[in-house]
Amino acid sequence: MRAASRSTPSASSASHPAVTNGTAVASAASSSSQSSVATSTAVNSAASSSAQSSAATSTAVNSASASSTAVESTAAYSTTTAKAGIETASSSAAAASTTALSSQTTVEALSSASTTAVTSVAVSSSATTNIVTSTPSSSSSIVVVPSTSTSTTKTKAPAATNYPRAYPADVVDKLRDSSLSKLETYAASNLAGSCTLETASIRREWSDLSADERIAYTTAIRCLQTLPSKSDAKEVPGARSRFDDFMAVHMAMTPYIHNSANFLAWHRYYLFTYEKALKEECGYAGAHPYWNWDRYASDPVHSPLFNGNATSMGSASGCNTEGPFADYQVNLGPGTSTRYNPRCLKRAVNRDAAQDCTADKTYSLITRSSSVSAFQNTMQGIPGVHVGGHFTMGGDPGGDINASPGDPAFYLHHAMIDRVWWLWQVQDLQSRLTAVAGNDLKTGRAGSLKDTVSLGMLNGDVELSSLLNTLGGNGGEFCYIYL
Ligand SMILES: [Cu+2]
Repeated sequence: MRAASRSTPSASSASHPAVTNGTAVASAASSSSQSSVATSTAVNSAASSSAQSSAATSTAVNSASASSTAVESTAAYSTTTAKAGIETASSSAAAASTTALSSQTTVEALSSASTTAVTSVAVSSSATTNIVTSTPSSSSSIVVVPSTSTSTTKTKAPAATNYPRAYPADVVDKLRDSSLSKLETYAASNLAGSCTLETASIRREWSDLSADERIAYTTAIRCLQTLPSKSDAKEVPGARSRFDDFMAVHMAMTPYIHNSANFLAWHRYYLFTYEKALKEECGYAGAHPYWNWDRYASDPVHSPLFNGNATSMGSASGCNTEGPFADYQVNLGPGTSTRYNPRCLKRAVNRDAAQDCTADKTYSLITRSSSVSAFQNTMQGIPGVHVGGHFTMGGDPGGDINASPGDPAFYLHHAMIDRVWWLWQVQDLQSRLTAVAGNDLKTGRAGSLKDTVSLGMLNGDVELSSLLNTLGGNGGEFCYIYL
C-alpha cells in the first residue's frame, strides 16, 4: 500500500511552457519557410512538498523535490510542413516516491489502496436504481442513487444520476446535463438506425471510472503495446507494436490534420479506431474514457491521472517508472523519425499549461463560438485548450506535435477535445452536424463535407461528412455520447 500524503508543490514558475512551446508549435504548423525556432523553458515543478497527512494510514513522505525540468522545443522545417521535436530532460525524479490523495476525491482515495475493491454497477435506464458499492480494506459503504430515468423510449438519454461523478459538476458538465434535452429532441425525429440514445455507449471521465475499470483500460493498452506491428517495415522500421502503428500514422499525417478542415473529424475517427483496436484486439469492454482538464488543473502532478498509482497513467515527471506503463518504452520519434529509437516515456506535467484549459475557458469556447471556424480556431489557438492539454503532459513524446500519441495519455486528452466538439455540436445539432470550415491541407483547397479522411493503414478511408455525428456516423459504427 502506498504512502499517502497531500503535498503542495510550488505553483509559481517564471515562464509559461504552454505559450512558449505552443508558439514554437504554432509557427511550425503555419510556416513553410526554411527557418528554425528554438525555445527553452525551465519548468519548476514540485519544488517543495509539505506533507500533510490526509489519511489515517498515511505516512508523510517528504519528497523535498527540487525537480527542475527543462523543456526544449525545436522546430525544423521541411518543404511544406513542420516537424517539432521536444526533448525533455529532468534533473530529478523525486516525485516518484510521493503519492498525494486529493481530499475531495473519494473514488481516488478508495482506489489508491491496493487492497481496495471498487465495484461499480451501472444499471441500464430501464432499471430504476444504480448501486455503487465501494469496499475499502477496513470499511464498506453502499450508495444507492435513485434514477430519474424510467423511460423505455429509444430517444431518452440516460439520466446523469445513472453515472455519479467523482467530482462536483463544473460549468461544462452542467452545460452537458442541461443540453441533453436537445439531444433527445434531435433523436426523436432523426435517429432511425440501430444507434439510439439508449444503445449509445457513454464515454466517462477518468476519475468517474472505478479502479477496476481504469485498470481494464490500461491493461488493454499494454496489450496493444505488445501485439506485433502491422506497419510497412520499410516505411516505419522502428514500429514494434500495434500501439506504435497509431503513433506512426499520426506522425506521418501531422502536417495535414492540424489547423485544417479535418482536424476535429480526423482525430475523432483516429480515437474511435484506437478504441476499436482496444476492444477487438485486446478485449477491452468499456467505452473510451476522457480527461476533464479542469478537475486536475490546480494540481495535475498529484492528480489521479499522473500520481503514479496503479490506477493512474503513470509518473508526472521525468522517466515514467510507476503505474501500468512502467516498463513501456517509446520506440518512434522524436518528431517524424521512424527509426527504432527505444527510450523511456518522459513527462513534464505542470500546472501552468493546465490553466489554459479550465472549465471557464472551455465553457467560453463552447458557448461563444458561433461558427465551426471560430470554434476550431479558438480551440487550436495559442493559448487554447488543445495545446494547453498537450503541454499539461509535456515531455517526450507527449509534448511533441508529431509523436505525441506515443504517450498513452494523449488519447484521454483527445477524448476531451472530442467531447468539447460534441457538446458544441449538441447546442445546435441541425446546423452543426454538417458544419465544416478551414482548408484541406493536402489539396490547398477549402475543405468540404466530401473530403476524404484517411487513417492510412489503421482504418478505411471515409468521407468527412460521415464523421460529424457520434450517433450513427461512420456508417453506423459511431454510437456514443459523453457524460
Ligand atoms: Cu493530432
